Amino acid sequence: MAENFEFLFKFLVIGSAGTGKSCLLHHFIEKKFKQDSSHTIGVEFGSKIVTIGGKQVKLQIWDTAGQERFKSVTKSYYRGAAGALLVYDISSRESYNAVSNWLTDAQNLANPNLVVLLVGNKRDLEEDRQVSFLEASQFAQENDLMFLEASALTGENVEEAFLQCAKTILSKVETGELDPNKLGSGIQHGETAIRRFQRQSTSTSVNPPSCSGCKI
Ligand SMILES: Nc1nc2c(ncn2[C@@H]2O[C@H](COP(=O)(O)OP(=O)(O)OP(=O)(O)O)[C@@H](O)[C@H]2O)c(=O)[nH]1
Ligand SMILES: [Mg+2]
Repeated sequence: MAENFEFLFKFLVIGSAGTGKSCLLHHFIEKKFKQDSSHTIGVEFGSKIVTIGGKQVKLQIWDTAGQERFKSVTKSYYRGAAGALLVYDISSRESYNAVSNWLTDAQNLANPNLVVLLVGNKRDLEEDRQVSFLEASQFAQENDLMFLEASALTGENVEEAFLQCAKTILSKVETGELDPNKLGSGIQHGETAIRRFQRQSTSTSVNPPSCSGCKI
């Protein structure tokens, strides 16, 4: 059965190994903590349809391995993403120190309009905190990133992270700053938009949205 959604956005989850990327994705999709999460081998995948500003948007999410040995595989997924969650662990200074390298890779390999949201995960580990909220938020501001702290354990801010990133992408589509018809934008028209166009085109003669991404 055809799924009803207006747009599809491709998302990446990147960041050092063990920061909780797979747990964040699992909580977003299953609404519960992933027990006994083990290192991701290469790339895993999840998807979910969300409602943003009254529109149904399908998020197609690529959860990448943080381990160095998978870098060459995971880097091939960067191109063609519309949004990325860049994850560090608030209880690991090392994972935070690596954020600027992850960001540089994303900026070099993904499309220049990639919307990045920095996530300080494991917010529940307040007693072990090694990175202050202020420090990370200043870094985010300087680098034009959105930022929040979350916990895949408690679920705090997990949905917000994905939704905030998607909301920003959608508003850029609506203002024309992002063009879904551009190859590699990481944005595709969904069946709902195509059907609406087909209805309109029986009475008008406007150009259709590009159909390169209609089949998913
Ligand atoms: N306390 C706490 N532990 C977490 C949280 N999120 C993940 N963990 C734990 O952190 C460890 C790593 O989680 P993963 O989600 O597998 O990490 P990852 O970033 O996907 O790691 P790679 O796949 O190797 O890149 C696991 O032991 C999780 O149980 C969180 O929000 N709070
Ligand atoms: Mg993982």
